[in-house]
Amino acid sequence: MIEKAMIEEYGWDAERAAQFEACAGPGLVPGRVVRQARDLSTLMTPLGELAAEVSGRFRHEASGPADFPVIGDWAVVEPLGEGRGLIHALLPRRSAFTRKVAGEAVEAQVAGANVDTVFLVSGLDGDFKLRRIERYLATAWSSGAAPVVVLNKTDLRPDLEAVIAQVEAVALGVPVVAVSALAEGGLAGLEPLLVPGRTIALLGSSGVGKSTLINRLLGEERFRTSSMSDATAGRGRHTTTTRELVRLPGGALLVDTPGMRELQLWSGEESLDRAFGDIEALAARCHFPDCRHEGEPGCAVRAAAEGGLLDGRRLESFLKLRREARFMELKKDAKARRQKEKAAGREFAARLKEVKRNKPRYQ
Ligand SMILES: Nc1nc2c(ncn2[C@@H]2O[C@H](COP(=O)(O)OP(=O)(O)O)[C@@H](O)[C@H]2O)c(=O)[nH]1
Ligand SMILES: [Mg+2]
Ligand SMILES: [Zn+2]
Repeated sequence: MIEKAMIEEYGWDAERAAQFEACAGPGLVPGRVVRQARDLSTLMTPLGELAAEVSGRFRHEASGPADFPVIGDWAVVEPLGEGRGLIHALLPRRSAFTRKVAGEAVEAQVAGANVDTVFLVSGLDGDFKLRRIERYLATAWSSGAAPVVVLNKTDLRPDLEAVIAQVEAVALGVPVVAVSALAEGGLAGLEPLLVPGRTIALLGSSGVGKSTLINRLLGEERFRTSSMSDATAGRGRHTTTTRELVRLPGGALLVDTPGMRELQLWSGEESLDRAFGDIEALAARCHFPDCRHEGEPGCAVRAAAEGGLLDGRRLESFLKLRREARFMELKKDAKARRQKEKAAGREFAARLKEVKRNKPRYQ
């Protein structure tokens, strides 16, 4: 009998137990990835923490980077003794926070799996940008996790109410919570969201205060923050390379992710509908049912922007993200085509070999 208490605190439930029973053999245990550095994952299992890599077969059968374990994944693990294990399979992900890998490659990168809520953290200091919040929201909606906008560093912002109103205008139907992690202000606003067993990922650029916020909620200085590392290492801003999932005293599970330099959309256009519901609603009144709001006559969206009902910068931001999403779709299609052609080529070569081997020999 497996000791379940340990993993129940990490979000284990009946549905996952059924999925595990369906694919696990004798001697295998379930585990959740709570720490991740390169190829090595640390999993919380009924036997305690196990450090594990994927099996050779897992690696062989994976169709791309998105198939490999990430923070928050549930896995089928073979304990190898001495705190080590081997990952044989992953349980189906309920949500996956996916972005495009940095650079040119058309490859998805899963930044976290089985996340219920995403805290999109922005700092209210010099680098604050509404347009970035719009981009984050579009990505968050497509992940399957529910977004919450967290505005940090309220202590640096005298015009707080005006900023919150601006953010609420772009974060339609999404909770906006303003806090100061440093001065411990407004943290009570986050409490209703910190439900036991719920997995929450903090996302935001480096320096917005994600680690500081998690430390406050944990009640201990668990994660290094940039000022601390500046002081101790005598260099510039440090970058976290390890991802970690921690359990708060109240039972909520928090994922600290390294700062994201680049957050490119991976999903298609449809993910924009939720982030830009106001534009979708206006579009219903455009003259052409398939209006692109790019200068067509009778465009209700343009009219709203010109009449001041819709912020022109918000419309621009929507059109830009839509172009980006379409471009991504095209690149994905092209890649899929190339892969299909390659597979077809391989199949043909295999068949040819087969035919040659079976060719009747006439003497
Ligand atoms: N003034 C102010 N500074 C903060 C606040 N929260 C974090 N910081 C500072 O912002 C810097 C970056 O914080 P850190 O938690 O490392 O950011 P991360 O990169 O998002 O994890 C550090 O110097 C923190 O002390 C806040 O609420 N107010
Ligand atoms: Mg950090
Ligand atoms: Zn239109």
